[in-house]
Amino acid sequence: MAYTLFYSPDSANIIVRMALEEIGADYEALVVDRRANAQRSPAFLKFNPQGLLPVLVDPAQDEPLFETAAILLHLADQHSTLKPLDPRARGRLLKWLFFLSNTLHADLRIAFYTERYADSSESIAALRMRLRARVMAQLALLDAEIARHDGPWLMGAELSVCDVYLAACVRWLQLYPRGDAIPTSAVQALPRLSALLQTLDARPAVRKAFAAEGISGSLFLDPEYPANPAV
Ligand SMILES: N[C@@H](CCC(=O)N[C@@H](CS)C(=O)NCC(=O)O)C(=O)O
Repeated sequence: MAYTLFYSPDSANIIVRMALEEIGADYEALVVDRRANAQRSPAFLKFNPQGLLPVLVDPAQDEPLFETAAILLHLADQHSTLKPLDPRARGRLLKWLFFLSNTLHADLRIAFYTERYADSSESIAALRMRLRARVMAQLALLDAEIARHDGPWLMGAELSVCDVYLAACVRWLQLYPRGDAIPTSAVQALPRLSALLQTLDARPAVRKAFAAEGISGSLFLDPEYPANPAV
């Protein structure tokens, strides 16, 4: 039975869509119009009471799934792919997946929605500056980890759910917050991370996932704003 993915172009659902396309899973995608705040509508809140995308409905599960990392782990386990084959690398997969979710993605959310966390323009600017330094340190850590296992992926030789998560975060941090995003040159200064992003960009399944959300061109380095930006 097919999965259902709730999405808005270039929102966190793109991470799940890349995984679904890489897996070759059968799914339908239902758009949630964030410009009309449809993610806060009573109909959508039944799927995720937080009012956040993505949501994946797996008809074999008793409830809809939310939280990007949980969805990714579920898919990797169900399909026995997008994770290292060696069971001894399970812990490594988990620690980096959780790092991406509750450190990098969580900091980016604060950077993108700073006005929810601070009031004055001074405190917003100060918070963004701190976050920028934190995010750059996190990217340096990820670059070193790719090198430690000699790449090309975060887990080493095997593409995993971590790579699609990481790539989407790096895409967004060059776009948002608008006018105050991290420059592409700062990402390009990290050679292993840049190489990973370029390799992922060339994968047909990844390009197909973005094309389905109306996005083409360079996906992860010096990306362009989507035609219907939602963030
Ligand atoms: N912790 C959540 C975060 C998801 C998230 O930040 N979703 C954003 C889109 S990229 C969203 O739905 N934002 C709408 C809002 O905050 O109102 C996850 O990992 O799935």
